[in-house]
Amino acid sequence: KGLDFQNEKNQLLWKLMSAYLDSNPTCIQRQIVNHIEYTIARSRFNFDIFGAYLATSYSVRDRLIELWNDTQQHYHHVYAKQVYYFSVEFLLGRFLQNAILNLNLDSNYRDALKGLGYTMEEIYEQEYDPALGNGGLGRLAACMLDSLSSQNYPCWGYGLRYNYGMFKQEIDDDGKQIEKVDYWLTHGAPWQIENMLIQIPVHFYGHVISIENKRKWVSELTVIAQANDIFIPGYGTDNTNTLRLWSSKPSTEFDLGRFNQGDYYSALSQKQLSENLTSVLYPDDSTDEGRKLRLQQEYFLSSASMKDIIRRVTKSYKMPITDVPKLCAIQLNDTHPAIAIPELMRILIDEYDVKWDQAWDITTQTFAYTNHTILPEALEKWDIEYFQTLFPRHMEIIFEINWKFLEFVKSKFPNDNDRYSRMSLIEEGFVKRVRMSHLAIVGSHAVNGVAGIHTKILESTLFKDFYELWPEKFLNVTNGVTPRRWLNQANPLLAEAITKRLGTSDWITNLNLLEKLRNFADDQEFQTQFAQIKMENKKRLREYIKKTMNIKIPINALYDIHIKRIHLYKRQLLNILSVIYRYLTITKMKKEDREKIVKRVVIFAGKSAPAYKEAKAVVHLINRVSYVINNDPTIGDALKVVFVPNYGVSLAELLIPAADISQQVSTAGTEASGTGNMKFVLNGAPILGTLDGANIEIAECVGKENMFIFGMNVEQVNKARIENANKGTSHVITRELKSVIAAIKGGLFGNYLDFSIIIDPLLSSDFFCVSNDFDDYLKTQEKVDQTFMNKKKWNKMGIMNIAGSGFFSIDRTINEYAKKIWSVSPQPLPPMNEDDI
Ligand code: IMP
Ligand code: B1N
Repeated sequence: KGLDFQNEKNQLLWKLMSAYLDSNPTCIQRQIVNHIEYTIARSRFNFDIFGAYLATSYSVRDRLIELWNDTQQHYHHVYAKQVYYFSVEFLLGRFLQNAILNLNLDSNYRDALKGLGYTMEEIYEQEYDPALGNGGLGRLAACMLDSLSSQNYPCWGYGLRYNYGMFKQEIDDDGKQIEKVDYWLTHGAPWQIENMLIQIPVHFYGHVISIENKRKWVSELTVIAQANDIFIPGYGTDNTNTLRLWSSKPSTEFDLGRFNQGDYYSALSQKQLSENLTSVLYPDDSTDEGRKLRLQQEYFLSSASMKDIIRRVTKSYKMPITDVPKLCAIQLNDTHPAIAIPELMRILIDEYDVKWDQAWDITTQTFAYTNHTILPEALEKWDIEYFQTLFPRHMEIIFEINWKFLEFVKSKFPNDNDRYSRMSLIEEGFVKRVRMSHLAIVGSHAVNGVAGIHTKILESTLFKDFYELWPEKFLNVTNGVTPRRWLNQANPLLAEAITKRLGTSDWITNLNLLEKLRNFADDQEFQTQFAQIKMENKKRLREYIKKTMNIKIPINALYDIHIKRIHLYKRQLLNILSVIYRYLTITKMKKEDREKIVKRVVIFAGKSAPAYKEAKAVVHLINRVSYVINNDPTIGDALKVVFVPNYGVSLAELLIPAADISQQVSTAGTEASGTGNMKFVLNGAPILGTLDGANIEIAECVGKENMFIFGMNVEQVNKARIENANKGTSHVITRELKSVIAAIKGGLFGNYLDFSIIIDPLLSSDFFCVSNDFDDYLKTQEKVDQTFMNKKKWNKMGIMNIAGSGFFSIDRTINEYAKKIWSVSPQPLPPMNEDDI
């Protein structure tokens, strides 16, 4: 596409390529076998299944490269404005199946592989799921890339290629979490292309000098950022964008002073350190551990990406640097890459001689910032002293930004010293610190939260001062998920049934079409089909649990699934306490009554940050409870508890389609949005949850009557917290909760001291209000059981959830960003003109 076909050489090239990339199964087989022999150097007569997977991946990658080249040429040709999504995490999940489905080559590859003796499913299973993210924030970035490509938006994702992804979680015999390192690259990385043309020097340390009235940073350490490109196909389109992940490499440059004054070995060890810069992903979700290497990673990402973008604008597009805002929209995925703001200022002023005011205009027009959390422990702040040592010139620039900013605040709000110190980019105190969120707000033209309630909290509390100054800067863009992976790929049976009912598969790119399913919510045949599909998905999960954990769970039970990072605010504790209550109740029942109740399988999965003691105690408690209940012969199938280890994207794809309900029970006002909640709704599982995050909008879309909502709202939580802190919780703790705590204290699940760190606070200040919400939670659980017995009503609820999920498509999210923040439009590859050939 886009080639000049008058040219004979181009005609020849086109013929060769189209012969090579023909998608009939025989051609695909030839490509696969070629890769087996010539790319991975195995024998075509004797190759194993992993070899078949690698070769299959390479053959798909060939197609992506072809499409990618066309796409990039087209973007350059039309001088497209591009979106740049800066994120320290991209949690892609497995790649192969997604790519094949997006390219609409499923049946071609299925036939080709069948001929070679393999099924698609076993080939897909060979792929290792790289975990280059913690959770929601990283997975959101991956969903966004899928949507940007699928909707033909020109874009680049910029991130880090960690050698060690998120740790692998194992559970020891006692039920405790153990972390194992995840050196994922040993499993092969057929999707990445190390682009040797793109190697960018990134500098650290040193000092600033003045020459001819200009400031110049003389750095002391240089590290090379090596581009590793992953091509992101869109669904049903040829447009293919790039995720560029930087890995660090030692530079051969002679760094001045400091480290290597003639000492070869210390110079070498400094070089080795720089190689380690992108070694490990920090496994702390929603907490800022303030580790020193983290700030270096953040700068490494920001600087390399900024320089790559400026190279593209000035060298590839050959446009003046002042055109950056016309050609680039940079989105900061939380504050982690916010240091890109002073980095762009430094490049403009120090390297391109742009005057401060113009540089500042360019910068603020280019950047936008998304906040993902209001948890104080997650708001990044860096000690000035450390910042200054690493980035002396950036520190100067930040002071200058701050000075001008505070002058502006003073002009708007005279005589308000408290306000100035609240808003300053620098937190005063025993140690002075840079407030990264303030830097991100001041340096951006748009600031958004990720769900309605979250944005309201930003405007009314966390960023209130900034909202009063610049109300027009703030907006909400509610998160979404990609229906390609989270329905079409993860739940093929349901996807097929929906396509049949609607008479079209257009819902995959236009999720609002699911609304039409409301017409079939009472349809007996569709209900039966929905129930059968759920049953099949539950069988798939049951087999996995039997095979990997040797736990037998009943099939005709209610599958109640609670999967996400383990965090006190997410309240897995509330769930497990109610499970204990259910257990205690069942043990007291007569045998014949026991047989009448709704069987329940409660499934948990999620990782705790390695240093987060409370979360680790929660994992421990869940596992202890699971051992006791699952091994109590009097309980039988009435209740089973399963903690599935090593939660990640692939496991989510297995678990979500099998859920009857999902738990989204965070304390109101704590979960910014949540995106797992949306995936369950899309797959027809009602939410048991609080009025928090995107649950609120889900209730508006699917109807409260199709959810199980309980607990306090934000105002009530704010009041209860103060009361709990002042008076303790004895006045709210019910008889039921007392009995549960007594059982734990009595040692039913092992040594109480293992759990006191999470149980004792319930009896005092109970910050996350578990005791306040416990009673309503139990009552709502009972309503869940009652409703489940009415199959018609239950199936209808499930279908109504699917029908109401259209709003939560990431495509809607992306279109809002594109319109309201980025001002970019789709640039589909022009159709091929067959006459030209
Ligand atoms: P970049 O935008 O310079 O980073 O280039 C990304 C990709 O776009 C390159 O690998 C090329 O495939 C393509 N590309 C770069 N420059 C041009 C151009 O001037 N015309 C057409 N395609 C280009
Ligand atoms: O971002 C998701 C939201 O759906 C979740 O509600 C929110 O908790 C999550 C520091 C974070 N917020 N903050 C983080 C991750 C890693 C890290 O090092 C903070 N993750 C979220 C998508 O909007």
